[in-house]
Amino acid sequence: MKRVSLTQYLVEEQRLHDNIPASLRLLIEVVARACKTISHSVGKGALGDILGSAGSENVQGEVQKKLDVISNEILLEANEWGGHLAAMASEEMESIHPIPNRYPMGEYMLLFDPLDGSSNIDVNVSIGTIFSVLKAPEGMSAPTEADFMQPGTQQVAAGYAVYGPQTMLVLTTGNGVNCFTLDREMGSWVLTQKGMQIPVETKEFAINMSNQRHWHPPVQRYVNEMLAGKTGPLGKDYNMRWIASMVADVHRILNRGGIFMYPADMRDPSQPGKLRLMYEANPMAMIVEQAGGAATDGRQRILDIPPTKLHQRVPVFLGSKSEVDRVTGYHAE
Ligand code: AHM
Ligand code: MG
Repeated sequence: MKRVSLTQYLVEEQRLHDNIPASLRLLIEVVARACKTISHSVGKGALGDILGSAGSENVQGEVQKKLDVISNEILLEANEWGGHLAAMASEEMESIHPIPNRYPMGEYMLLFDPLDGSSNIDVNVSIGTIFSVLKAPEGMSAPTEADFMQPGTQQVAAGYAVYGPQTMLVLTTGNGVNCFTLDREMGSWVLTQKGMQIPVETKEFAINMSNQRHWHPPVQRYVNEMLAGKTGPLGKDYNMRWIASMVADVHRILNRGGIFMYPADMRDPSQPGKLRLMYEANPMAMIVEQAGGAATDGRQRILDIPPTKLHQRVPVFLGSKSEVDRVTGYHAE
């Protein structure tokens, strides 16, 4: 079988569709290289002094793991010097990170969750990196947080790496979704799945059931209907999976369908859900839509939400279209 590398894919995609200019290609390759480095650290585990807590908290008040901090550093360092970026933003940093003056300023802005699924690091369960690419507004001189406040529809690329039994990179530049597997011996990304498509129908759902007592009525109704199985209103038996790494849950859904939910609940109205719009929900929503699925916050398309702040949280319902449409419909009733 002829192997297509990430670089070859990006070059040919540009030739065919004119949607990956050289600076965007550099950006994607640099992010992919950083993910390779993170994957290497992840693989070392206890042998690499990467497990456990870093002894600090991030802006969301979550305890940072060593690997959260290490992955953030890897992505920042890798992306600073190339001249392709104007600024970066991360789950692990309170404010945006403009490119230092000693480097040229580029036309893109990169957002990332450097290490998603932090609770799984120390127990050797799949984790990942999620990223989103926006264009800097025309004429921007000194980037501010306001420049990042663009809806997800404005993303020019989005992707994630999943560090599991295999390390994979799933990427969209707005023309379908492709998956690359890391060849660990060669150190290269090889195209292994083209044009990924999420099955429209599903019998599998993912939600943290331990929060059930806090959910709002539409989510209660929907999950109860699924649990009722074949003799219930939905007329089929469902299966449940919850990995507690969004990357791993989304990766399963991309491959065999399903619905992923992290709803808002009745606990704290100032925290609508757990997941962050700009570097978790938006990139995953773009990937899922590009693969024929749907992604909403229960009421509207995630990609249409006008962001108001960098670390904004949103409810997330994404995956197989028919199921996302159903639970979104329940919210409207
Ligand atoms: P993180 O970015 O701090 O790792 O948090 C996000 C993760 C998601 O990957 C996952 O879907 C969710 O949190 C799991 O939450 P819970 O611990 O409630 O199961
Ligand atoms: Mg995360």
